[in-house]
Formats: sequence, structure tokens, C-alpha cells
Amino acid sequence: MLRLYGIPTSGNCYKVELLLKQLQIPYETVEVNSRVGENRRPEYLAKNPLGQIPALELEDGTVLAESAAILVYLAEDTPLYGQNKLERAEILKWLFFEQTRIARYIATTRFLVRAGQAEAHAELIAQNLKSGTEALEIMEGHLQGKAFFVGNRYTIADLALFTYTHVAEQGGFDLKPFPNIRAWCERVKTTDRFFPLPGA
Ligand SMILES: N[C@@H](CCC(=O)N[C@@H](CS)C(=O)NCC(=O)O)C(=O)O
Repeated sequence: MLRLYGIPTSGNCYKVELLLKQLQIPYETVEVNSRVGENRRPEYLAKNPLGQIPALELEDGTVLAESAAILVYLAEDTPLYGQNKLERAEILKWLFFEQTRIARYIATTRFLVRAGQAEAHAELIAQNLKSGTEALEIMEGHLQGKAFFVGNRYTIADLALFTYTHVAEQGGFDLKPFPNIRAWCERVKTTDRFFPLPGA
């Protein structure tokens, strides 16, 4: 059986867990709590030298890291990944965008705010709010007249982007000026076997 290392409240772990549930793939979880540094323990590093959560251990013992790579691995050959070369490339584009903009600016800011470290990192947060809002503007424009990001149906691009976008206000972002994003978030929540991000 597949084995997911991480904690349910981590957005990056949630992405993988949500996909596993939506694809109805059986799995078990092993808690590796990054909040207390368990991701840096030698026994975990031996499994995942990248030293972060999530990681997914396959039946043959291979360990996959990086949430976007895990999503692609799990979704391949399902309707939640691209059905042709162009769709697959477009999905990868949004997965990279999620990592380089949404995770970088929005998830980091939310983490710092929730950890009570906003004042200590005021300059970084101000820059992130600006860059993260620019990323939201790009998403808002892309969603104009579209229900989902790629191929007019729910895919792992939506799943990945949704995770930290729908809780962006917890990091001090304002989603009010983004009606397309807000409507899309509600749409994602109606997909089969959706469950909310724990602790959000
Ligand atoms: N790019 C990675 C980021 C993973 C990540 O940032 N994980 C966090 C928890 S949400 C973590 O392990 N933080 C502890 C650390 O980096 O030491 C992914 O998408 O999987």
C-alpha cells in the first residue's frame, strides 16, 4: 500500500491526500511533523534526502518527494491529468506557477502570520503581499470565462493552486477583488470526495 509521510495540516501534504482520496487510492499515513523538525531526522532523511514533507513511498519502496511531482505521478492516466501533450504541458505550467508564486509568496506569508512571526519578517511579508497579489491577478485573468484552469474540467492544476489560494486571507491577502478566484474556489469544493484542509 502507498505510504504518505507528513502531517494533515500541511498544505503540501493536503494536496497529495486530497488527490489520493479523490482518486480513491488506498494509502496509509506516517506522521512526520515538520513543525518540530521531524523532517530532519536521519531516519526520515534516509527515505527522503530532500528533507521536507510530503513524501510518498510506493509499494516497491521508492520514495517520491515534491508535492507537484507526486500529483503528476498519481494523476497520470486519469481525467485529473492532461489528456494530450498540450494539456499536460499547461498543467505543468500551472504546477510550476503554484510552486514559484503561490507557495513562495502566499503559503510562506500565511505560515509566518500564523506562527506569530509577522513583525519579525515585516519587510519580507510586505514584498510577498505585493508579489502574491500579482500572482492572484494572473489567476483572476486566466479564470475569466473559464470554470477551471486547464481543459475546462477539474485537474491537478486546480487542486494544487486551490490549496494555498483559498486560505490566502489567513496570510493577509484580500480575495474580495478576485470574484473569478472566489467562484472557482467554491467550484473546487464541490468536486467529488473533496474534503477541507484540516486546521485551516
Ligand atoms: N516544494 C515542496 C515544499 C514542501 C514543504 O515546504 N514542506 C514543508 C511543510 S508544508 C516542510 O517540510 N517544511 C520543513 C522544512 O522545510 O524544513 C513541495 O511542494 O512538496
